[in-house]
Amino acid sequence: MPFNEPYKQKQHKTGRKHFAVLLDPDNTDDASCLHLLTLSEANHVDFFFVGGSLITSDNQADLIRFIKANSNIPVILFPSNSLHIDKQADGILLLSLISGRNPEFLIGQHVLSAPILKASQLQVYPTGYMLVDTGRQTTASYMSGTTPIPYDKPAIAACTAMAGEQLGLRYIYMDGGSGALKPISPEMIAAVRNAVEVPVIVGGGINTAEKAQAALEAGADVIVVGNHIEKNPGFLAEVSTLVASYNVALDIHR
Ligand code: 1GP
Repeated sequence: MPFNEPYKQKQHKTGRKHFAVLLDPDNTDDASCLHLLTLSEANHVDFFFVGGSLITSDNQADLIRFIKANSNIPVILFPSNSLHIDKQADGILLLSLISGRNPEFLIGQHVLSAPILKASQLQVYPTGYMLVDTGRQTTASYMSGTTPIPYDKPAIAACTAMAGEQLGLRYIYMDGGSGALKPISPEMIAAVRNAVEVPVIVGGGINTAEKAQAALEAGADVIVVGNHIEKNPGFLAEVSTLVASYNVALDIHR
């Protein structure tokens, strides 16, 4: 499992697929969250990612407390800055925004976070975070003051991911932005998958089973779905079934 085993070189290219549900603290209430948690448990969701590029409420701590009280699925922070560290979680994606050139999100926030993380029990997942232009400016791109990777430039994405891996980052997260008009292209996912050995996480705009399947087939190790599950919780079971079918096929061929 990419999120509970130490990284091993060359282990992941044919590894199991995983499914992460993104929970946005701004868009959850207890009743709908409880419904999602129940569905997630029943459908073997691997992780909850909690966070977002801009959190306008003060709900994150309550949300994590609520998840921990009602589910055993690991909670991984998906922070936009050092203010979003919460020791109640199980782990944190320590995101280095390698698609951008803003030092604040390449190292600045990390320096602020370092002593807090060091003193915590949080599992730290060093992650090369790559924003991809999917057709309109996203909150993440605006808030970080960075230019995303052009949609039709898989070579830029591949070289960026390679550089991240060579710098020691242990995961690559390709993100088209929450509610993206279209997901990241399979060509770009495949280019990144072929360029690195570390697990590749893909999210943004996955709102049909076909789009989820395309990302998995192109080589995504973890797919992240947020927006569409908030609107249509039944989508959770669809994605989960797809991910499970990949893992069954993998087991059969072993
Ligand atoms: C966004 O990758 C996540 O950061 C998930 O995107 O909300 O569009 O599923 P969606």
